[in-house]
Amino acid sequence: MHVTLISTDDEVWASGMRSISAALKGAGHRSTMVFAGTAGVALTGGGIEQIAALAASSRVIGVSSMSRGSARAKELLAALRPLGKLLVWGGMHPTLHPQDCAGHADLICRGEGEGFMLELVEAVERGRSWRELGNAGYLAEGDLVLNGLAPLPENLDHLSFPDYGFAAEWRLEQGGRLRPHAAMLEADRILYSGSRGCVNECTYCSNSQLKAIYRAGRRYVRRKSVGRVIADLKRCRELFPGLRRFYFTDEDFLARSPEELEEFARRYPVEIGRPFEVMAAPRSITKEKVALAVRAGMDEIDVGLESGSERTRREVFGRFVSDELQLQAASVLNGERGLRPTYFLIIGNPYERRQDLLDSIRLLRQVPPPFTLRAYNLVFLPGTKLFHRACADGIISGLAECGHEANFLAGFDHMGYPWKQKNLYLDSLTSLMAGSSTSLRMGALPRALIPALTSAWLVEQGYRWPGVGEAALLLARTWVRVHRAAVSLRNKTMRLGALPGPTVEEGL
Ligand code: B12
Ligand code: SF4
Repeated sequence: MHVTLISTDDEVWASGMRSISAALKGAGHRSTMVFAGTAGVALTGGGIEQIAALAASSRVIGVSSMSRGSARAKELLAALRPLGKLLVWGGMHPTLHPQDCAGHADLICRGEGEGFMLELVEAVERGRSWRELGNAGYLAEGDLVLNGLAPLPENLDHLSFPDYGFAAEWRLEQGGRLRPHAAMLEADRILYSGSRGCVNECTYCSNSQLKAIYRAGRRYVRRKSVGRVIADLKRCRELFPGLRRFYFTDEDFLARSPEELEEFARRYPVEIGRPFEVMAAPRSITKEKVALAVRAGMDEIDVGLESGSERTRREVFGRFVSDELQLQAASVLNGERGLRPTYFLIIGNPYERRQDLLDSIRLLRQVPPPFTLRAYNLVFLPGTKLFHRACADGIISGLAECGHEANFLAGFDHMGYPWKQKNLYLDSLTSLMAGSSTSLRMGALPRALIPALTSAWLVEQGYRWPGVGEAALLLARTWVRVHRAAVSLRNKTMRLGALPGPTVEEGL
């Protein structure tokens, strides 16, 4: 059977959708993938008609979306409805907020979708009902029916290699034209994940809720064997001729055991031999593990500090990591020559008090340079614990105000979100500190200026006169623009970052 799969990410990695496509192809079906963008590209100008033409011979159309991109998903589903195909919506948003999705498709899929999609296609082919399928959700006479979840695939080695079927994938471009997505072939920074799930349960992250709906406990975290990872990376090397580096998007790359990392450090340099970047949680950062990963080729590491206030981390984010542990992790990373750490911080958080932000700035000043800081807007991701808390506390009324369509690359965005304006001055200051940090400066700010900018008097003025915060923010935005222009110029000159996925610098 021919299935059309449509992603509403701005990004083209869509590893979940590619995995589903691979599973379908592995079972003898045909799949066409379309990357329809989130918001930047209009659907007008023939986009819908072209997608409809591609999907004409499909009996099933699957749409994949996070919460960001859910508006686009609804737009697409409504426009494709007249085709009379079976419309199914899967991905993080229908998983965590099925109430918002079920009415827009014939059915939704909660959770991991490879097995589900195979069963769905088989049911359609055989003319059987799909209503009993595990993971399925749908409206029956206006009531939401949510079937139980099928067990998670335990052994990720059994999953197919993601489908990079360049010949059958299309991207919607400005002006509403669908173009074959051959440009992907030029990608030089390849995203790859060898695991699913995370042991932690941060309140703002989807993982806490996913674990709850799967009631999966420890088995929620699954990893491919090192042998399988290496085999996949070899295939990437064959597929992407311009490959220069990997970005491992495992939620915590260093959560692997020292034995696994040892094997990886032994094999990767010989069999793959490309530098790579990972994400890791502070708790997993030990001297031994970092040294092994560096030996393998790790030269960048992204670490979520999220807040420099222990109170915020514990009481708001559910992250039980002490300041001491955060600094200890930073010191381990600083001790590795040639390793560039990037720290993430969440700002625009209405649960933070003035003192929390001052604590954050104090902690950041203790992190040994050089490093990069990225400060992201808090989003109350629908369905997460923090989303429910913010609704219960009356901070937001629900989906419409949670900020789920916000773009994490857009910098601190308080406009349109009254709940982000509480700490405008200190959040703006933190935005100014984002970017490269050296012993002399933090982002746009000379280190020597920070004590004055955080003095009790100036902070008081900043809180009393919102114009002070606005001015700081304007400065921060200008700084980001100038810096981005400089980075993009440098990238062009060095032919770096040709394709997709934000570079560290773009994430400022
Ligand atoms: C790598 C990553 C990125 C990368 C690459 C994104 C990509 N699409 O590959 C980058 C850095 C670009 C990125 C960006 C963003 N990300 Co991100 N990202 C991740 C991360 C760590 C891994 C994604 C992944 O590969 N998952 C593994 C695959 C197998 O899972 P999956 O995609 O969900 O797919 C499975 C199921 O959902 C289902 N499924 C998916 N589609 C479909 C379709 C059908 C028809 C069916 C039946 C089933 C189905 O089956 C799939 C296979 O089992 C996740 C964390 C996580 N746990 O997923 C966050 C995560 C997905 N990101 C998140 C967010 C918020 C973002 C941003 C929106 C941030 C922002 N505010 O801008 C941006 C959006 C970019 C955009 N819209 O263009 C959230 C999404 C939460 C939500 N409710 O939407 C997550 C869950 C992290 C979190 N905070 O909780 N991200
Ligand atoms: S450590 Fe990261 S991936 Fe894991 S639950 Fe927390 S935010 Fe999510």
